[in-house]
Amino acid sequence: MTENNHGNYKEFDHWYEEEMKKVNQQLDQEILIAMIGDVNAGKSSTINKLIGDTVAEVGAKPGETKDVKRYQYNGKIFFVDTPGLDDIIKEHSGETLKFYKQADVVLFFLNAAGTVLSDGELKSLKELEGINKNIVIVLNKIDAAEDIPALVDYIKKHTKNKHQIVPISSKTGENMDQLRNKLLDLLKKKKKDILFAKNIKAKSSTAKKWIFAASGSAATVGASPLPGSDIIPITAIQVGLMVKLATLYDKPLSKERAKELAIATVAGNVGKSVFRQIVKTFPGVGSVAGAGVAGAMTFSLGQAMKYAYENNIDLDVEALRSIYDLFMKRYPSLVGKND
Ligand SMILES: Nc1nc2c(ncn2[C@@H]2O[C@H](COP(=O)(O)OP(=O)(O)OP(=O)(O)O)[C@@H](O)[C@H]2O)c(=O)[nH]1
Ligand SMILES: [Mg+2]
Repeated sequence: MTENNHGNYKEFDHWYEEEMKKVNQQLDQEILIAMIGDVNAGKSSTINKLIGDTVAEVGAKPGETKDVKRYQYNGKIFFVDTPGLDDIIKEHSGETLKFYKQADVVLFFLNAAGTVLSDGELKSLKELEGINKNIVIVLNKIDAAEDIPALVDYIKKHTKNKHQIVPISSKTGENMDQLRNKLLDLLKKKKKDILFAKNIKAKSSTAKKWIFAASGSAATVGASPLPGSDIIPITAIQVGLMVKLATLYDKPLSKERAKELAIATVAGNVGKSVFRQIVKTFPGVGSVAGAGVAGAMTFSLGQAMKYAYENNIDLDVEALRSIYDLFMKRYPSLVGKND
């Protein structure tokens, strides 16, 4: 590492500490997700797929109607579900309505294989709109229905296009990543996305989302050639990504280790074309690949961390280099062409 580079890393401690602070502020909170949907709409199947684990029902609290089911996962995430809000409002069950008011997100389930948007469903949705703004319409069982785009259009039209609609199948798993990502976006506004991601079993799609986001940001700030003054913001983005991934997979990441990994990636001897070629070994990353070295570097670092964490590899600089080599070997014909 040169004097100049060393100077650029003076702020590293500050970035790391800021990121850790952000993460720790999330971790002692709780998340409440409320669901509404007909019996059999697939609410339970969907939370299980979303989390990647079986989420069991727990006993009702005193004061709740018998129609409300409660689930608790990992001590931090709470779900409640009910077939509709009608009975609850009729029963004047303030205790239960409170869940729907306080929920961080409400998932409104429709069964694509049933009557989509019955009068009762529309009535429940209207009532819900008056008490919570974070509503996502989940159109489940798309594996058992035809012409999903037409169904989505129909729902849009009859709900005045007010809500996000995510068509899924909790049976086949189709679009579950999309639903998880939507949930993360809504929870991010409440500063609870890292908390949610850390506490669920399904990690991979979240890691991918974060890696893509960070790579995109790095590509934007790093549009000019490296190295130079733009090492600073790119490294800041990478620190943020590293801390989040370590939190997601519940792995320790000391400041010193994070710094070593960032330096090895940005200022190390890995050829720039290596990063570009690593990107090519992952399908579906066209925009990052086109965006240049900064994006490709961030992408490679993120993917290497993800790989190490998912395979229980202790990630030091040497392991990082081996993983970069491994990624390169996936497409041997690409190696060495432009380096
Ligand atoms: N074809 C298909 N079947 C599904 C899907 N999701 C759930 N099911 C089935 O639908 C039935 C109901 O699923 P649940 O997840 O128990 O539905 P629920 O909304 O929790 O039902 P209640 O708790 O009774 O209100 C089960 O037999 C599931 O296997 C799906 O995406 N496609
Ligand atoms: Mg259920």
